[in-house]
Amino acid sequence: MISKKLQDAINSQINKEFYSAYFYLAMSAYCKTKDLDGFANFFYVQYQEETFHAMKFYNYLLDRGGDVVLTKIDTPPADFKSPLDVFEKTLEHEQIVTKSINDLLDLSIKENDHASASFLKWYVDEQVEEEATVSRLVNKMKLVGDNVGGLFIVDSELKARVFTPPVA
Ligand code: OFO
Repeated sequence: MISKKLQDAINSQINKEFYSAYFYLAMSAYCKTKDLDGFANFFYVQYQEETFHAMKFYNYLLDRGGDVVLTKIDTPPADFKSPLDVFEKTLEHEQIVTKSINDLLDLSIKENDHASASFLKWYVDEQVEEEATVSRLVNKMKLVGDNVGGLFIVDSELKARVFTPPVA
């Protein structure tokens, strides 16, 4: 059975993952209002991924005999300055989430909870991938600058992204 301390920390992480989902859904809506359908698709897929992350924690907590406690989700920002701004804010956000996952892993090690430490490694790897993807997009958007043609090329690339539930 999972410790109360770790249970509370995972419940807090479930809230953070659902907030991330909300955050990216707001970005998807913003991009849609700018007729950037590829960007909107990218963030919609991101929303689906974050919901998956939250539910993976949810199921894990139940499997370990813990109690799931769902709490209020904060309102995400609704307006952004530019497509570059959404990616910069995404990167900042993911860096915060990475720290939160690392803190959870530290706690599971401190509590000698090997099952949780093993489970959390999936998220550690996932954060590396998320930060790398978004960093590349930030750089790409900086290269594009004010070039509208470049913006539409990136938009068209982002249209291809689809949500594939991880096997883990
Ligand atoms: Fe759940 O990884 Fe992003 O926030």
